[in-house]
Amino acid sequence: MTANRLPKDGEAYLFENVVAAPESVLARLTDVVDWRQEDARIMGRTVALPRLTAWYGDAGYRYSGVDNPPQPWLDELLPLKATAERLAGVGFNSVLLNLYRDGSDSVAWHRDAEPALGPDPIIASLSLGAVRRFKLRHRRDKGLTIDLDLPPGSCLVMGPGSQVHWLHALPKTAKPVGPRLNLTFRRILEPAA
Ligand SMILES: O=C(O)CCC(=O)C(=O)O
Repeated sequence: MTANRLPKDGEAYLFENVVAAPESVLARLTDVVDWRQEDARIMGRTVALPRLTAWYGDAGYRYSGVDNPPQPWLDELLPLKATAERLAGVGFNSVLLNLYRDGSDSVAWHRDAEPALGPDPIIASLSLGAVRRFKLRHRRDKGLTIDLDLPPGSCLVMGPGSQVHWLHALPKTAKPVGPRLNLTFRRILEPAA
């Protein structure tokens, strides 16, 4: 068993080398996924998300004003879903994919706290491609941050408390980095569509 990376108020476990042949999975998913450039409504303004995204699963999902109607699972996603479920110990019915094309793509501080996910969701986040720094910050104790470099073929399971008491982000980097593909498996309790 791997150690809990959060010092208080939650659980996060990093499992390494859990995806076989991560380079070929990356190449295949980059090809077959229906990548979209979405705009988000943030504080009344429309901004292009600094990454490409896609949504698959049994249930639709809405976040930051972006509507994600359900798209049927691709065959390529099913073994990854099974791995995420085994490590997290829960069943998932949807996945949000993020493609960070280079170091200028990112995701801002947020938590996965949409009502459809329930009060204390468990999220399993698989990484492929370039290593990028993932940051967690305690919501009240703002000086408390955790940095995790997520290697290809790894799965970060964000467990109980992680979306209640912590924010997470993937900042831009000035280092020359190749593409990174991330899959966050989720369990939607109240489908949006
Ligand atoms: O790319 C990552 O590791 C994080 C993605 C993320 O935070 C999200 O999809 O909510």
